[in-house]
Amino acid sequence: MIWFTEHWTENVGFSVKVNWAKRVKSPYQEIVILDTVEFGKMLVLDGLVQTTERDEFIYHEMLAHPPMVLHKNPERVLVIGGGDGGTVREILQHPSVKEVHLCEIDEMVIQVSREYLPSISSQLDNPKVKIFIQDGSKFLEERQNYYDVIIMDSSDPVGASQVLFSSEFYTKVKNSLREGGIMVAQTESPILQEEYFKNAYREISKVFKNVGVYLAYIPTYPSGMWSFTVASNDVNIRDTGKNVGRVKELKTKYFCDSIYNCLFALPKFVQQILNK
Ligand code: SPD
Repeated sequence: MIWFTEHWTENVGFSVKVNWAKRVKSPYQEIVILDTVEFGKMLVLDGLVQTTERDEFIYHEMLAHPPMVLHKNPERVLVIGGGDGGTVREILQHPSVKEVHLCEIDEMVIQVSREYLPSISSQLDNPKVKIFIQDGSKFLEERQNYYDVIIMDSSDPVGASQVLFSSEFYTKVKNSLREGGIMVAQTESPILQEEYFKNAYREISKVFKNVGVYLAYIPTYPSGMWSFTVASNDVNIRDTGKNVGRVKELKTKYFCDSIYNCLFALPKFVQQILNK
């Protein structure tokens, strides 16, 4: 039996017992699938846990459903990153959706997820889904004023992903949204990655008028406390009373109407980080 440790900081690690590991190298990163004893199969990119069979529902539901429900009628949706397919699977639960574009730079993440994570990648062949193997930034430049919802399902802001956390990038996201459009991004841990979290909020706030942060509890992500930042220029995202009936139609295990009703309730220390 072997152990895998993700180094959450220089001083903190998260370890899981592993039955076996499969490792491949893509042109972009090292992709590892671990068969863990406690969390089922785990996808790890360059040493950082992306998703596990056991707790992926929390991240994917909380990333996809709040912006989808806040939008009055989401038809065209874009996911940037998210090659494992979990976010796409959740988006397709919304009956108004006509097309989902998945823009993933690393084709091998999709291949590995199809092979080892079938419950997560299950909807990638849905006829509403079109996959683009491309850099997200260039992709957005080619599609102005098109999407209702854009979801940033990126890996952590290190290396190539760093650009996805800048106001230049969020400006491209804004330009690709049509009227009434909403974007959401995963924005790291307020506890262990306070600087990244604060910075992402600041950069998004430079570009969008209405910005809100919400949290979810994801055991395999650094500290367990994870943040998402949702934004729009012309939708009052704070009005979670609207469309709440649609939440009940979803098949979910974490997201529910009581979470949606108080989506932006934040612990005091998180509010203080954002107001600094
Ligand atoms: N440190 C974990 C951050 C992972 C964010 N992206 C996960 C992709 C899962 N679809």
